[in-house]
Amino acid sequence: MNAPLRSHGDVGEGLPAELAIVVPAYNEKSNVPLLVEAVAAALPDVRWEIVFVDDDSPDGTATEVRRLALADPRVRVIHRYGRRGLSSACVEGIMATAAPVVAVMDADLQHDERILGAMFARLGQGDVDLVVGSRYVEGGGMGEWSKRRVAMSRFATALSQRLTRTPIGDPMSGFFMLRRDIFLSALPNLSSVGFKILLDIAASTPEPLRVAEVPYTFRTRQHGESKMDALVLWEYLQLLLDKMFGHIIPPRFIGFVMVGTTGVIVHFATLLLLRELTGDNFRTAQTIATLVATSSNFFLNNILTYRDQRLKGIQLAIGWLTFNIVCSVGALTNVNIATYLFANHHTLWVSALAGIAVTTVWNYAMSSIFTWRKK
Ligand SMILES: Nc1nc2c(ncn2[C@@H]2O[C@H](COP(=O)(O)OP(=O)(O)O)[C@@H](O)[C@H]2O)c(=O)[nH]1
Ligand SMILES: [Mg+2]
Repeated sequence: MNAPLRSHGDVGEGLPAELAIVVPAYNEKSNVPLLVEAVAAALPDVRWEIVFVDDDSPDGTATEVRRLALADPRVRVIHRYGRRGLSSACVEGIMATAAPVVAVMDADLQHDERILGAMFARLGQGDVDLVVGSRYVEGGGMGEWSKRRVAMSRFATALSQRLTRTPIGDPMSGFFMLRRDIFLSALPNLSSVGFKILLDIAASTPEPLRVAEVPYTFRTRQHGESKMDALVLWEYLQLLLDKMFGHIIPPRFIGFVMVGTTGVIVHFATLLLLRELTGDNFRTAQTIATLVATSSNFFLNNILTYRDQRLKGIQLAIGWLTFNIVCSVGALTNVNIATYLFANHHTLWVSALAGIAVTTVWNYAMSSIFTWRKK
């Protein structure tokens, strides 16, 4: 059963928007109408629009947004298909509006929409580029977060402050407002990986941002569930590395190499274990260890590096096969290059490392074409 539609007054006069609120949403069907209503109540004197960016949520979030949009033109939807990602959702939402000022906030009502007006007014004073809804400054609070989560968040905050050159009290916040021209200046350098879009923006503008913070208390989620899991740590690491080296190396390649490193450990662990179990047959042990390490790399890459286009079911089996083929060719190349270099009077280390480097690039490039090809 659908909740009854509410009218938010004479909406024709509410546009064009001077403020766009971009809301990434995944499985937030029950929160969507509540949020629209709350925003409408919070911003009686501002011409706003709200842009939901949905990644084809199974619960029908997009359908719910459309239902509301038919009654209120200030409600809009961007419905993405075959992709996931919080940061990229925010980016595309911001790109899809003409409003000179944009805010980003979660769909789950954890961000207090009642400070939107204060944030908008603060930005309007003209002396800052960015206003952050902050959980840390005096008067702000963490709501009912677990101790572990608070500690993790503080650690990540300390790390990221070094990157952004701007002392933002809460750079991990997903609740902020800025002028669109500031966002556009960050665009060429954005990573758009992971879930920390504010950090990404603040680390990507040509000039350090002038920041103000408006405190609020983080609310507890009432409907739906959190999408954040242990993998966000991985994504965060990828974002940090990309911000440091990304102008030289693509972020996915960094993830691929990190997984590859674990593969070496898996390989040796398997090899040693098999030697314990089966005695001296090195050839067999090495073959099995290679298979195990390659498979472990495949599954880790599928979960981590290619999280946004994860293979499932029959695709997973095909992916495993192509990955093994790609890696076999890579291993042959490795041996050939290393042998060639070694024969031409390079040291053992140089020869071996060159072989490994070429193979890594080969495996990365080929698996991105054959194993995790874009739909
Ligand atoms: N479009 C889109 N939105 C997402 C995705 N992952 C999370 N979100 C939304 O991003 C916001 C923050 O996510 P949430 O799970 O509440 O994170 P938490 O508050 O850190 O637990 C919510 O509005 C989610 O619906 C995604 O992959 N795509
Ligand atoms: Mg949340």
